[in-house]
Amino acid sequence: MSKDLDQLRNRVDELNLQLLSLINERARLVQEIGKAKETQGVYRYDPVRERKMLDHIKEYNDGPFENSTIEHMFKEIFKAGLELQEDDHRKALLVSRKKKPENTIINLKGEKIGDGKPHLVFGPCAVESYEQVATVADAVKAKGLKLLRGGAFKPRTSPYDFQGLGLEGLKILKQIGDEFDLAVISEIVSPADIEIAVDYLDVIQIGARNMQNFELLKAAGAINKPVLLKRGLAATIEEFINAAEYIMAQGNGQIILCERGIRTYERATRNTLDITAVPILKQETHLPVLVDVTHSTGRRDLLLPAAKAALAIGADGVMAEVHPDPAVALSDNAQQMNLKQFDEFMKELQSSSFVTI
Ligand SMILES: [Mn+2]
Repeated sequence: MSKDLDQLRNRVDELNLQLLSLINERARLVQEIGKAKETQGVYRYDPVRERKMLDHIKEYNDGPFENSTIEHMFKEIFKAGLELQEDDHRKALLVSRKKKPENTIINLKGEKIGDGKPHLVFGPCAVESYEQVATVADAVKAKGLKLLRGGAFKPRTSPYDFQGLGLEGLKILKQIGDEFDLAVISEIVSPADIEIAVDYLDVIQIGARNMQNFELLKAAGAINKPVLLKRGLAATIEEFINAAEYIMAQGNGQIILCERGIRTYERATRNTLDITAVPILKQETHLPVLVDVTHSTGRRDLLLPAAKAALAIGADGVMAEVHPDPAVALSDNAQQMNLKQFDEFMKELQSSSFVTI
């Protein structure tokens, strides 16, 4: 009797291995189909085809499993196959590591973002006047830093809040960039302004609220100028990566990703800094990743610990807002650093053991 049982069990073991090899053979075929469909630009999931396959299988089912059980098991196999196709598709993106294993390095007036060293971007939330930006630029330059940010077009939550100086702001940034030999970064909100902005800026920023403004992404992809793309406030990492793909698909591969916090139920901070997004983005893409500590935290007391965490986890740099007199700033006055706080921030950051700037 026990010999019979052993024999039956051996047979089950054999069948398991046969099933395994059949399932994997099927998976390889599904991958081939996925690749063929990708070159044709067809969406991979085909519910009509799936229904036909299930009906066909059930037609030949003579038990002992019921049709519903068979359908359930095959659905799982189908799902796993579809997931394989999705994985392959994701790895095939132009921004993916699979497509390009080496880091993309973006040279901004000699600052090589993505070279493995930390790079710091500072500047006021909004460009308010030449004097205001020049004061910050002077402090940035005095620290041996090269990158200056400032908003000329400000997409604000309320239409009654300060909307920025527009083209006038870009002109101020250009002038200051030239005078102080700094690379200037500013947000553009309309596809029509992208071409004009190229003449004034070293980096075009696409803000969180425009991360899925596909016409803007396409316009930014059509120029030969680095783009800093911020993560949308409710965007998944996958959506963020696809937004970058929109830019690169148009031919512009000079993209810097920026994690700036996402909206969660937590109210202690303005947004929730998704710190693990940094290593995930670094693994999945070849693009440099910055962390905006100002907008992710919305709290001055958290700027330094957040910046340390960002650099410790592998960010290519940190972005923070500095204003000569935050109390009278026209936007984000609760979280911008004044010049003294900026000094302390830099001193502390440079003295932390894991950061060499
Ligand atoms: Mn701001």
